[in-house]
Amino acid sequence: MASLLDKFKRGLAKTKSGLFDEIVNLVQNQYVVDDDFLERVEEILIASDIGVETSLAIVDDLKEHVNRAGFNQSGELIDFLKSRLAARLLENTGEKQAPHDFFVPDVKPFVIMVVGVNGAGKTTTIAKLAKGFQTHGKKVLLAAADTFRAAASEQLEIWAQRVNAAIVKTQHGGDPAAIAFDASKAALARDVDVLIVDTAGRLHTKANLMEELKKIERVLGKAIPGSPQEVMLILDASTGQNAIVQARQFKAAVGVTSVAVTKLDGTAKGGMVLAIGHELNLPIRFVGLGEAVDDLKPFEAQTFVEALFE
Ligand SMILES: Nc1nc2c(ncn2[C@@H]2O[C@H](COP(=O)(O)OP(=O)(O)OP(=O)(O)O)[C@@H](O)[C@H]2O)c(=O)[nH]1
Ligand SMILES: [Mg+2]
Repeated sequence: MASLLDKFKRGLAKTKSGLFDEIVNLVQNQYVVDDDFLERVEEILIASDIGVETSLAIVDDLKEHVNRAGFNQSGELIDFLKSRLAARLLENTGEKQAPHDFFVPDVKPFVIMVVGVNGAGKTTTIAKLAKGFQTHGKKVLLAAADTFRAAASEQLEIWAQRVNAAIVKTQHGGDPAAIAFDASKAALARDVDVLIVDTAGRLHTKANLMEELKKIERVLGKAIPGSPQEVMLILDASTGQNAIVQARQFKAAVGVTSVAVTKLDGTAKGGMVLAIGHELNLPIRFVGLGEAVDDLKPFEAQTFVEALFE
């Protein structure tokens, strides 16, 4: 079986060629670390969806290290950069799980409300999560609380059948909060370990969507006190810095507790993962490295950075 590092490497190939290879090239072509060199590194980082704020902070780290350690050979820079990026990611994403572990909840029923803009990968990620939890011996129930888009429940239902998970749904146009409530009651009655609630990504206005999500969150808490234990925000890596803007809006509306970053495999914008850590300070639980049900991997800061440079 391919290691997590191999999978990260394959998934991050485009990000790597877009950004980190440029840094490696720069290092190979310019041997001496001077102001010009650091400026060029800063430009490369900023152009790579890491975000201005995060890039500046990283270059400040570099400058400080150059002054303190007095090193002037660019070759030394890569190792320092790697270790700083990994340390920053670890610090900011508050990685909770032990390396290589699929996150397994300890409360029962554990309710995960999944939010994000349309097309971000919510429904697909829910199917992948369901499969992962089942593999760890957990009984999973899905709630189709996206009643806005006509085909949304059917889509979740197809996935539910594929991964063999139970689902609570209603017809198109039903009240999403009512489904969330019914699903919570069903989770208690059926001795379910993990309830995963799918939500809409698109409503007439963003304000409507946020109000609907708040209502679902409230209703879940009434049906099962303390729930949702997790509000997982799904961010599409290929939207780069826009994902950070969206994340702020979701964070302001509902109590987002974690992030899953999807579609890292198809984009050169994987640097945005560093901005999530630096600018949002939310744990990244999972990354999506492909469309198949087994392509959701636990996020590991060290492995992520490793894969970008190897
Ligand atoms: N390559 C790749 N594709 C992904 C990944 N995750 C999701 N997708 C694809 O992204 C598309 C949208 O995924 P959905 O799960 O339907 O997104 P959604 O957020 O539920 O969308 P709405 O229901 O419209 O709000 C699908 O074609 C998925 O196969 C990933 O990690 N990698
Ligand atoms: Mg969906």
